[in-house]
Amino acid sequence: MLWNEEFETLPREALEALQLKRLRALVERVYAAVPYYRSKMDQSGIKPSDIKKLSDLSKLPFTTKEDLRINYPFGLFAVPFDQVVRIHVSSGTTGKPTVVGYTKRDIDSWAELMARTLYCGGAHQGDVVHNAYGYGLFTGGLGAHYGAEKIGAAVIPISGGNSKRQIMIMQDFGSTVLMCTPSYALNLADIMKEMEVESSSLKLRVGLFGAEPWSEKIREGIEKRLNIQAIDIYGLSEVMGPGVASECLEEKRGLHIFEDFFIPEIINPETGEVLPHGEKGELVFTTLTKEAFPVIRYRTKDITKLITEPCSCGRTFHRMQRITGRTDDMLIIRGVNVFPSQIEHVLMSIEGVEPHYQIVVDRDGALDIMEVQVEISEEIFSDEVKVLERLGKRIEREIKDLLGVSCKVKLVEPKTIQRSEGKAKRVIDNRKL
Ligand code: DLL
Repeated sequence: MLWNEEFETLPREALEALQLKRLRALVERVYAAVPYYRSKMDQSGIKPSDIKKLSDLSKLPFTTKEDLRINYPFGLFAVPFDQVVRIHVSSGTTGKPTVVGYTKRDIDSWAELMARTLYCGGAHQGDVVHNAYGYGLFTGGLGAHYGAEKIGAAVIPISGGNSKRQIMIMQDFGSTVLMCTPSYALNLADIMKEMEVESSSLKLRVGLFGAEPWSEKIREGIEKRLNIQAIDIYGLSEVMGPGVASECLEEKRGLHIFEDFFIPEIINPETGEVLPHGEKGELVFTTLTKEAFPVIRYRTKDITKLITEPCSCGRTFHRMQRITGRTDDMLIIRGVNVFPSQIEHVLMSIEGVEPHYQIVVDRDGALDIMEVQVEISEEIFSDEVKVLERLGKRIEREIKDLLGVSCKVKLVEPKTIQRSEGKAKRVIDNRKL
């Protein structure tokens, strides 16, 4: 089901014509309204009138988190402040947050995008949307909320936390759609087990999960334990919040990027060179319609590739593969590049290992030491020591085989790794670099 069939199925040619029209208007607008962008463009010797075709986008300078920091809090806003009706911040940053703003029209566009996202997951009027994304400065809660109202669903604005109550409410109110981070969905599944609530006693049908990286194996786990379909939704505050890209229920293979609102590019993170479709690199976005906080070529630091093959759902938007890591969460362990997602991949392919883990990195003299703490199931935990030792060694060996770097595996008791109510923290890096 498509929320906005006209735009979501635009033939590529018409879509690209629309993108170019919007891009040219954006560059004009930003050049006129934001001194910082203007001086960056002047420094690179480029004028708005130089943007004649879509590929001219690559002539424009990138925008980075550092640019946002320099302009803290409102320096990159492109409308007079009295046009701003909402402010959010980006999560995960230490020190001063990244601030983003929205006009009334931006809020409407965002609701449209989240309506499309909900439809991607098969949600509709009559559904009860259990929205456990955090409400507040984080974009997840309110972003999902407006979209759910727009499609005419009944929203339960429960936000994160207080998991037992969440389950009671899901049971009593008949929630059909769950929205939260994948790690919190797993957390809810654990609590359900503890409370002896069967998934069959809930009406949940689908979950829209995002805001943090997760894998196919985690998807399988969530789907099985909650007895639902789980789809991956992506976004970031600097570009909009959730509602930038979403998987469709038909294929669950790659996330459709809402390209009438955002132009994606994939670049080589080292050289900044634009890579051809299908190659893996850093995802970069230009917002086409945003008024209060437009961004030009914003470097997300997320790693993915674009999929251009048509999709059976009928949407003509290109897809991006699920995010496999970030340029900045790559750990360098004794010179070897390690992504937490690779470790997760090994762990999730082993029977008896729970989807709860943490990677702790330390330094002994000049040597990096990586410890992977892994929770194991009750059944395995109560096995003989020998069985546990064998399992630990097996995980160490498989990680070494895949990554070429040795680590120490520590098997821990069920429920000892801290559960998240929002984004999970997978890596603790104690090295003073
Ligand atoms: O996390 C927006 C969001 C809310 C997306 C709810 C989906 C659902 P930020 O707090 O600014 O915004 O964090 C953005 O989170 O650059 C990615 O690294 C990561 N991220 C978001 N969605 C996914 C996903 C929200 N589906 C940052 N898979 C992004 C992997 C994701 N990583």
